Order: sequence, then C-alpha cells, then structure tokens
Amino acid sequence: MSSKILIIGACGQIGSELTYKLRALHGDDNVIASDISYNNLDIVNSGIFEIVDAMDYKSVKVCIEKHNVDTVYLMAAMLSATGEKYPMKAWDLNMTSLFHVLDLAKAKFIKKVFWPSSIAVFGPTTPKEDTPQYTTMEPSTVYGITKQVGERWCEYYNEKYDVDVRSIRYPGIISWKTLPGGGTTDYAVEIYHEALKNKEYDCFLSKDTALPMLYMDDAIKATVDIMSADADAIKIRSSYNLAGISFTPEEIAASIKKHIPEFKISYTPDFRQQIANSWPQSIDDTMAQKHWNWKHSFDLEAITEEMLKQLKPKY
Ligand code: VAH
Repeated sequence: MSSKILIIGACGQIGSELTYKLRALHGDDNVIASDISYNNLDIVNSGIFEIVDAMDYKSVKVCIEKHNVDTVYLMAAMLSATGEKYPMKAWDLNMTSLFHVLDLAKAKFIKKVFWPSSIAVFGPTTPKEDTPQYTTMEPSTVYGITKQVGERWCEYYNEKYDVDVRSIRYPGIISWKTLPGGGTTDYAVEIYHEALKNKEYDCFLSKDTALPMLYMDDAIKATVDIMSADADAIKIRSSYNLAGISFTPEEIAASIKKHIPEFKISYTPDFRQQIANSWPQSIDDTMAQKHWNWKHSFDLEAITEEMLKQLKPKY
C-alpha cells in the first residue's frame, strides 16, 4: 500500500518542490501539502492542501488522523538570517515543530519522519575544507543551534524509542520555482533573477565567500533517496553531510557572464557575511555516498544554464 505523506511547510523553497516530486512518485491522492497559510497558490491549488500550524501538536495530529498519514516531511523552519533577527521565535518554531513530529512518531501515529538539518550546524571552529561528518560543531547562529540540538534529539528518539527519523545537512539550495526566504545562501538565487531583470546585482556577501551549494533537483533526489533506503542502511540518525559544489559569488558571476556578457556584480557585505564566515567552504559527504549511494549531478555551469533557461520567460 502506498505511503500517505504529509509535507509540513509545503509552501517553502524546498517543501514546494518536494510536494511536486512526491506527488509524481506516490500519486496526488497520497501526498498532503500543508503550511501555516495559503502563501503559495501554485501549491495550494495543485492538490490536497491543509492549513497546519507546525507549532500546534493538535493541528498536526488532526491532519495526520484525517488523512491516515504514515510519513511526515517537516520542512517548516526559520532560516539563518531571519533567525538572527528573531532568535527566540526561531528557537520556538524550529524546536517545537520537531518535538511534535518526533512525539507523534514515538506514539506510533506515524511511521517515518524526514527532518532537514543544515551545514549551519558547523561553526567558526569547524575545519572549513572538506568538513567531515564527525567534527567540532560550535554553531554561532540560532538557526545552527536549533539544527545541532535537533540532530541530537533525532538520534535520541531513534535510539530510545525506535523512531525512524532521517535527516540531511542541506547546503545552500539553488532553485528557480519558489524564492527562498531569510537564508544567507539566498544570494545564489537572487543573482540569477537580478542578472536577467537588471543585468546587475549587488551581492550581500564578499566576492571570495566560498559556500557549499546544491541544485534543487539534487537536493530533492537526496531527500527521496534517503527516505526510500532500507532502514538498516541509515546508520547515522543525527544527520548526513551532503555536498554538491562549492563556489564564491565571483565564480557564479563569471558563470553568468558567459551567458549575459554585460552582467555586472558589486559587493556590499551585510550582517549575513558574518554568518557565512562561520560556515564551511566545502563538505565531505562520503558517508552519504557509502550508506545510501548519494551522488550529485549538477555542477555550476549546469546550474547557471538551467536557472537562466527557466527564469528567462519571467523577465
Ligand atoms: C540558510 N539556506 O541560508 C539556508 C541554509 C546552509 C544554508 O541552511 O539559512
């Protein structure tokens, strides 16, 4: 019998594309998209949609029981930049939502959970190059703290209550369908829109700020792959390192100039520079490769080609 899936935070950057993919894989009637409001009409009008408040246990439980859900993808969270503006809101949303879903799994209302972690779990004292799966983790953002603590709780619920929760430390995600919100890596999405719209972009990070990034199709593939792997293949129940490519704003601008020669970039670092400086420049994802055959496909040139092709009609 096919899984009945609930995506919490389905209107967001990753949640929306995960919704389309899971519907294609499992059938529209087996995927319930949900969010706190109707803020992505494409998602709201493309299949079963429910208003679910991820911070309200009853709201989540009622939806799970109404649709006989057995698998939950918890994609609702406050990201790094917004989290620094509203630290306690970020803590409350990111942690309360996770406990509700883990407790529903512990109480056997659901069988399987996906929860996104992030490279934000690493901090200024973490080795920056080829950051290993196991290393020093002293995150200096509230978002990173919630992800580090969340990983500890996921591993605890798996070990103590046999909850089948699986997690990936996403790098910065680049996509064209839904704009990201409140992230430090969002420059790598904004730059394509601005290149097409204005042929120029003032980047909020400095030109040599290398960050680990992943194209959305690769991020969705990794999410589907880890969730469809046999439970005993998932040997790490905190969260898996995941890498795609690493590049700097200068390198992404050079890639765009190959298609839009007149494109100009300037740099005005803001508070997000400090966040980016605390994160790794590249990630070692050998464990994901070994345990569930992870492999990314998109390199920077392929990303630029795809982003400009898909966004061109908009501008
Ligand atoms: C952010 N896009 O910038 C997210 C991500 C690694 C970065 O977690 O906050």
